Amino acid sequence: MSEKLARLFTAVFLLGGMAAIGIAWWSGQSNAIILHARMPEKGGWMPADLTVEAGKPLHLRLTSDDVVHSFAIGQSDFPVVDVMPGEMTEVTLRLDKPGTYTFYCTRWCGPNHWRMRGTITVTGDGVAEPVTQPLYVQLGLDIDAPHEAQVIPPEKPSAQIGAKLNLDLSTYQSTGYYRSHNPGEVWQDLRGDPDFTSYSDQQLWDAVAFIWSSNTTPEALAKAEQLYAQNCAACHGGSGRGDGVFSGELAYLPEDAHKATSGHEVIDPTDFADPHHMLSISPAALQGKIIRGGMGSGMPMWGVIFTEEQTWSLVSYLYTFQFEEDR
Ligand code: HEC
Ligand SMILES: [Cu+2]
Repeated sequence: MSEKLARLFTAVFLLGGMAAIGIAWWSGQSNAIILHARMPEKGGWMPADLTVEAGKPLHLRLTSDDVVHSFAIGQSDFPVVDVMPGEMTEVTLRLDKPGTYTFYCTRWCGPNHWRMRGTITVTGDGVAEPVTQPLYVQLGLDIDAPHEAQVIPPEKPSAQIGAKLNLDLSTYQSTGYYRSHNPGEVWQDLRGDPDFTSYSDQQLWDAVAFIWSSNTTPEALAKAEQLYAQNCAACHGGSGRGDGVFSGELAYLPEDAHKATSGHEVIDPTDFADPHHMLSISPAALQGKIIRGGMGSGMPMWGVIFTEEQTWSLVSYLYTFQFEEDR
């Protein structure tokens, strides 16, 4: 066989190989979905609804049309990726469980930032998880009812001092009792308990703080502190006082404009440092608000973003604005 022929074969092989690589590259690109991020006022995510089969890879090419955003998926371990203007960031994800996932931006791009959400519908016939109703629904609580604490502690209750009292609080510490009672009710119950008549009002408040701290862990609180800083502080403020950077800017969107003209007021973010408010609301009610949101008040709904464990940790964290470790 001549040398010429051998060269020709090599060339054909090379070309064929390159073409194969090219086709593979091209098809990889073509089934990638380009996902544009824009501030919610400018349209949010485009497209906002994605569908994929369970277990199949979903290729996304992420880019921003304005400022820096990010891409995160609620209730999943998928790491947050930045979405930069003028750049394409490629991600491939695989969701194994059928259902609806919410993807969202974690960068505070403006007062409406939290509206930057979209859904990924994962199709397939896996075993559907039984739907349990949130505790506030099971208890039949009206989480929008106004409430105001009747009794306020003389000083900020301290969990550490409460622990040192060595009271037998086992019935009060059970998860079921704790979650369905507000701190004021628990204090009233302790005050009425014949075992504790010799203790002062302040000491029983310290016992309440201890009951609250024994229903969480330092690790859970540390995680919640991060979640709070990332997702809540912009409105509720780092110190919980309702004075976050966007608190003054909350406004009705055009579709809710009728509310603004019909005398509805935009409500300020709740002040978690106010004992009148926080000592009269139960963990179940707080969790309900976090899950369901304010239905138009400016308080976003987080049920699709956080796991149940995360919502309970956030609840415990919100009470830390009321209680002190030591005094
Ligand atoms: C965009 C602004 C905004 C963000 C972000 C926000 N909130 Fe709120 N939140 C509000 C407003 C406004 C209210 C008061 C109106 C209402 O209760 O619906 C409120 C009320 C609440 C309440 C109700 C308290 C009560 O006693 O009824 C809870 C609990 C709460 N927020 C928790 C959170 C948590 C936890 C986060 C973060 C995961 C968060 N919020 C993020 C604006 C916000
Ligand atoms: Cu954003």
